Amino acid sequence: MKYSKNAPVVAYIGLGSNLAQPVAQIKSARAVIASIADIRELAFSSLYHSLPMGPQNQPDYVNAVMCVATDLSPMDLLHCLQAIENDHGRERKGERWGARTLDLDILIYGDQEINLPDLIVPHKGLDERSFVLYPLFEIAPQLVVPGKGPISGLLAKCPLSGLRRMN
Ligand code: A4P
Ligand code: MG
Repeated sequence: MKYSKNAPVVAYIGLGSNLAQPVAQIKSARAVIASIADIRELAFSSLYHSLPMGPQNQPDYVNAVMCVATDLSPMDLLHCLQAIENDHGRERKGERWGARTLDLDILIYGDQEINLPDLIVPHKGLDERSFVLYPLFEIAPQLVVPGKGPISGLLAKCPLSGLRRMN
């Protein structure tokens, strides 16, 4: 008997950086993610310049969203993204929402709602963050965010808060 592999899942990854040449960090992370055997890039948003959410004594951010098809489980994808953060010099100093060379968050994983101690999907706060919603809408205007509804409705309630498209 032939066993067919499950179809790949479409997932959205949020990328953010505000240290050590953020644009280069984001571009490098994109290339590394796309090079992983079990991940295929489907779309990548423009880069966005955003004001820091959280402590204000830190540089502005560059943010983007990537759409991928993946055969990795949600936890394997998380571990893979954390390894890429570490390779990009990410230091975890324990300060909530502090400056970072690279932050990779799983925003959406198929139609799943996940509530594990180490993984919450859709990403918490997704619907309040202009630097997530606007790039997401750019590449997936018809998206329905599991448990939260159509992205167009979420966007309508989310002010830009200084967000600017860079390219
Ligand atoms: N975790 C749970 N769910 C997820 C998920 N869906 N994706 C856990 C990724 N990680 C998830 O993350 C802390 C823990 O969250 C991880 O161990 C993982 O198991 P972290 O990256 O180590 O720490 P963090 O990012 O500082 O924490 P947090 O609360 O997740 O911060 P956020 O939400 O990532 O926000 N301002 C602008 N303008 N742009 C930004 O990108 N980013 C942040 C960080 C603050 N301000 C920002 C931006
Ligand atoms: Mg994070």
